[in-house]
Amino acid sequence: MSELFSLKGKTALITGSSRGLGFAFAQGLAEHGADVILNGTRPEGLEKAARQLTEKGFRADTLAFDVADEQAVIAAFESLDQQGRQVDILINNAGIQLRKPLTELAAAEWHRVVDTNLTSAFLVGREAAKRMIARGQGGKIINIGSLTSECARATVAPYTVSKGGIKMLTRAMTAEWAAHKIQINAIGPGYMATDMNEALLSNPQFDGWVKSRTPAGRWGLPDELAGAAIFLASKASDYVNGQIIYVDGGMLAVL
Ligand code: GCO
Repeated sequence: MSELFSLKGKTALITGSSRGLGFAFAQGLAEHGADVILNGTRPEGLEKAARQLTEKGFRADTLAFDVADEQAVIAAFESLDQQGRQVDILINNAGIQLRKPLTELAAAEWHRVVDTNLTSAFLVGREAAKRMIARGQGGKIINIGSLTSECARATVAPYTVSKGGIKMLTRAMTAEWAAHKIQINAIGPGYMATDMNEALLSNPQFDGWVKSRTPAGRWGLPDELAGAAIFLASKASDYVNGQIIYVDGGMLAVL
């Protein structure tokens, strides 16, 4: 394995990683040498996910907390401090979807999506960055965007707004933290075959639209995001700042 992409000796916290894209990120980073800390809100699901990794010989710990709850985020980082653990790599992956026309959307629903997908990245990013800055050794923060960081789609307004916000939060963090040797970048996944997209995958019309609209002609697989994450988590990206890399089978490149 080339040193340039090695994550040996690094600890990575991946939010929302008991399944789906988050789990794929955790596995990809672990395979490249990182110790991983899995996060979610349901301890049972987290333990099960961690076992899948420890059985393969990786170090995987769990840290259950709600990424949208400021006090819970602060307490989680304090518990890491007490264990003497530092986060070198953070992937702000936790996210939810809620599909409803804007005219039927309640303010509480709007806030729930924006808090979970966007405010969480600010809160967890803030706690991680404070410590990275204090240590003076830099770090890596990877925020998870979406095709909706660029383009809207009917019925997913709060998701679209939160993911557009992720792109700008990535730049705002870069403006303040890049001088501290912290590289903050984002990954924008295309249409991926995950549980969150089950309703879309099982809709023949939507499935057909994704396949015809994507130059690669198919949905993406969660594992196919690992390469971009490893790059953005490693030394290989030490002068890459504030970017969003789309891993989307070419969807954003064409009409
Ligand atoms: C949707 C999907 C989104 C997409 C994503 C692609 O409802 O549009 O659930 O999560 O998968 O926007 O980047």
